[in-house]
Amino acid sequence: MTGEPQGGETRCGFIALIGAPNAGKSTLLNALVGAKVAIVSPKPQTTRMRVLGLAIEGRSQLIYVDTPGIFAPRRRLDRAMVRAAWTGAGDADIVALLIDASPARAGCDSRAIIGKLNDTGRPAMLILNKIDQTDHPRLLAIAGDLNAGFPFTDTFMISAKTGDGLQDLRVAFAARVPASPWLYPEDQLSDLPTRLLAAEITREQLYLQLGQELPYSSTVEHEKWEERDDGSVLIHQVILVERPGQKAIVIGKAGAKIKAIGEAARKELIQALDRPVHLKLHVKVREEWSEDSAHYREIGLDWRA
Ligand SMILES: Nc1nc2c(ncn2[C@@H]2O[C@H](COP(=O)(O)OP(=O)(O)OP(=O)(O)O)[C@@H](O)[C@H]2O)c(=O)[nH]1
Ligand SMILES: [Mg+2]
Repeated sequence: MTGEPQGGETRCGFIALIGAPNAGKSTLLNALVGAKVAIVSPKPQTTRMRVLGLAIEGRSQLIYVDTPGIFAPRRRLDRAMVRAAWTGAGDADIVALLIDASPARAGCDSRAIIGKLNDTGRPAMLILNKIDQTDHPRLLAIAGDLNAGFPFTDTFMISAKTGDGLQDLRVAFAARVPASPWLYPEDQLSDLPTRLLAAEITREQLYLQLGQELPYSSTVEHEKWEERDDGSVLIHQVILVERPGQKAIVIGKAGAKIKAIGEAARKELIQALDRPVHLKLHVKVREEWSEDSAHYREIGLDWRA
């Protein structure tokens, strides 16, 4: 049972949020869903896989698709991430291009994306994000510039962080997804299995607590889930890095860094799972983890991209 309303037409569809790294796609997904289903950090290329976030608006079930940022890929992992983003767009009923409109960025890294959107011939909406950090004349200039390069169906101006403009966006999505039965149970928020969500929450801490390069050379894998008699859960995860020097940094002086990462992740996990959580982290050097096809399979990426 999906719990959809009786008597009258229902709607349901996929809305892909695409854009350059750091545009705020995952922040927007969480805001639209009203819960944390995707991880967020100030560093670009945080999201590595497609994540669905679900919300109901009136008689419409909105299935938002968070995607990795689109950039010029160098490594296999980059290529797989960018492929996942375009696949997300290709499978969706609505494509929404999110642009970081803050002065630091001003949408300059989205030209290649717009070029490719033109090639696909798919309609798309334009969403200018981070309006809390910019002024109106600047927003109008960016909107004019981008609309000259692609026939966007509409332009929305929002702040995923403050929530400004989100209700108009929800209403527009709800009206435009196709007539369809609901595809997911009404109370489901995401398609991410709990073990993957838990690994993502720890990976978010790697982005937040480690220096510039290390997050990109590391990942988190789920190992074991132990139910305890007192109702708590013990989660075992491994942080994979590529070199012994990186392992030393993740562990930190007298284990201080890994302790801080574990404590912050555990707090988030308690919130996300709504139950007591123990988290056991260890760090392993696996030089070739980013070439390992099993890792790609686990998070739904195409190793051959
Ligand atoms: N000021 C402001 N910051 C925002 C807004 N939306 C997102 N951010 C910040 O922008 C940064 C990137 O946000 P993410 O949601 O991780 O961006 P993303 O597009 O998912 O990035 P990737 O996963 O790397 O592609 C974070 O520091 C967010 O807090 C906004 O509306 N205003
Ligand atoms: Mg993201």
